[in-house]
Amino acid sequence: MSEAEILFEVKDGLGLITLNRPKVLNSISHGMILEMERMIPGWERDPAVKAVVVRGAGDRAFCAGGDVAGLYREMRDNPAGTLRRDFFRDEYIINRRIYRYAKPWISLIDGIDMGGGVGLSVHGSHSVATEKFLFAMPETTIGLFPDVGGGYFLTRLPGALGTFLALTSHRLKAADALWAGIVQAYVPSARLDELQEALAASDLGGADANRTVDAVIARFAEDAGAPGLPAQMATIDRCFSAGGLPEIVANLESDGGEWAGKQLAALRKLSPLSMAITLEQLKRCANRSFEDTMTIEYRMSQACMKAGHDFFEGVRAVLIDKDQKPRFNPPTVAGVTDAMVAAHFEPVANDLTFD
Ligand code: QUE
Repeated sequence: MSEAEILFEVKDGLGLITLNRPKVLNSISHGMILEMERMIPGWERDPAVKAVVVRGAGDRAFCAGGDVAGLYREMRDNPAGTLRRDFFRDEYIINRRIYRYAKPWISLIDGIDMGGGVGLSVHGSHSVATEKFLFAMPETTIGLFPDVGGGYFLTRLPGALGTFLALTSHRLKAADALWAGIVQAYVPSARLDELQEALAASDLGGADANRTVDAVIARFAEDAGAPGLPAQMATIDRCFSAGGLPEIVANLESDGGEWAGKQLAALRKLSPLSMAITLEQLKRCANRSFEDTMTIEYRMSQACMKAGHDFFEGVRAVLIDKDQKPRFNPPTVAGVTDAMVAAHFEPVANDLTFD
């Protein structure tokens, strides 16, 4: 029998979740999502579980994202398949459970945390990053959009930072993620086991559980070094606060600096349609509830799963053929029409709603 893709254990008051697909950077399969749905609600009620701790197996990743290669294969081999319908729905239901979880949800992030991995960590009460931490919402690279509640947390970051991260797929290390509030502490990788033991040994019963977790983590927290973002925020705000993608590109061009030039080069490799729908997503999700955000994102996900969408071409180029040369359609920002964008926000037959 093959090893379980996700491990669950209750030990010393902690519910431990290990994402266990290290060969694919612990990317989340539909099976893992369904297993979480089977376990997490029970743990919320179980007095033996005082807090949940999530980690990734292996030494490279917490979680690289959703298993988009699996989605690609299904769409290629079985056009009538249901994975594309159920995967996003069940994933977003878990994201919302984590956001509303009644107990501390603590992610110990010792490596790559991108896309769907961020959806398992950022909505919890505590995220801890190590020297190996690497964050991104990289979906515009593969013709998707920053989902799993990206519309919620990205719109709550300082200034235009969320828009910048969402459009460019830009990566952050621990010091910048800490500055942005994406994680709450920096702890060296070598001390994570000890931190977990200290959490298990602490009194997490009662209403102050989150404060207790804060205090335990603080005992292990170290200086992550100086963040680079503060020096870039003026430019980020000036260039990425514009209402439209052509304006953002024009702002970067007229900036003329080295940093702006790098961002322009990055944007040119990404899906123009993805960037346009992402900008609209952030506009529509700003100041909305978590649940409203997930309803919007579910509609978007289903539009991205239609045949011929940039999603297939992006996954093909990045994860299947690995030529890194996607031929997106339309190929330029100027080619994206309002109607193309609007089609991603129409209600779907099985809209995702919460009661
Ligand atoms: C954008 C993404 C993902 C990505 C690359 C992107 C993503 C994802 C993976 C990934 C990486 C390694 C694996 C794997 C998947 O890459 O969501 O199975 O082994 O899961 O540019 O959104």
